Amino acid sequence: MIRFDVVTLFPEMFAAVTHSGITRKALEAGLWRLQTWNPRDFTTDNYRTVDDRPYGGGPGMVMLAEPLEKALDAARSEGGGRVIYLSPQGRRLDHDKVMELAGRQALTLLCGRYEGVDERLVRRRVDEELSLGDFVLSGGELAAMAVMDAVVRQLPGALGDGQSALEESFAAGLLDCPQYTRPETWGVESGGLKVPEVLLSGHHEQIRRWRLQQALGRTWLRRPELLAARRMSDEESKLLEAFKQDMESGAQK
Ligand code: 9D3
Repeated sequence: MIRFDVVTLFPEMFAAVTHSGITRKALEAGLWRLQTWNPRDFTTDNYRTVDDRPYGGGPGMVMLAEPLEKALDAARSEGGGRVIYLSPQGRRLDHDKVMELAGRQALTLLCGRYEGVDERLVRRRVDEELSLGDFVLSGGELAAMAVMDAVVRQLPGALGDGQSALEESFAAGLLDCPQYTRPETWGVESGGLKVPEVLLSGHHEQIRRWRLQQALGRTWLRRPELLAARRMSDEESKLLEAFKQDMESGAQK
């Protein structure tokens, strides 16, 4: 059972992970738990103020250190773990980091809003800063949910056996191969798009090789830096060379 404590001005957003899908099932199975802490509940003034204008001037507002520290103290007093601040200044989250986090007993996720939180609170109370990447979100909540979703699906028992085997392909550093389901021909009115013949053949070894080749080819086309970071077997090198040949002769898109 991993415990997440989330410090957030928008606790209602977290229904997205508690009320739907794999994360909901895993919650019901007792694999994880969530407690939210609203800094507004730790204010003492009549207006329940959680932000103020930035020293030095400039646009927007900055979250006050005091209500955040009280919320973090409350989380810690009930067993909250290592404090992770989701912020655009953090190191980018990746699979290795997700696996590391999935090994912890408790994580406290601090979500910023507005222009961010007072840096003195970060210095005093944050253990680690994580980002989802170089694009702008409106706050840390969606990033915190992405962390929770990615971590929870790694917990033993969160996925069916079939799915956990599938997951290994990304862990192995390749993009997924294309997927098809019924019907065999789709869109008859516009020419009829067929499922690749090999997938209907029942030749399991040929299917495995085709899927591996597609995964290699797509990774080479779309994310070449993933291939560069990865050893290739003899079989994989040959399959990728054949993919490139097929592309030149116009057999692929
Ligand atoms: C870096 C942009 N800032 C320059 C003026 C403004 C700003 C944008 C977005 C300040 C805070 C935010 C809120 N973003 C997050 O809290 C956040 C985030 C993100 O925006 N992108 C990717 N990952 C993350 S994790 C938390």
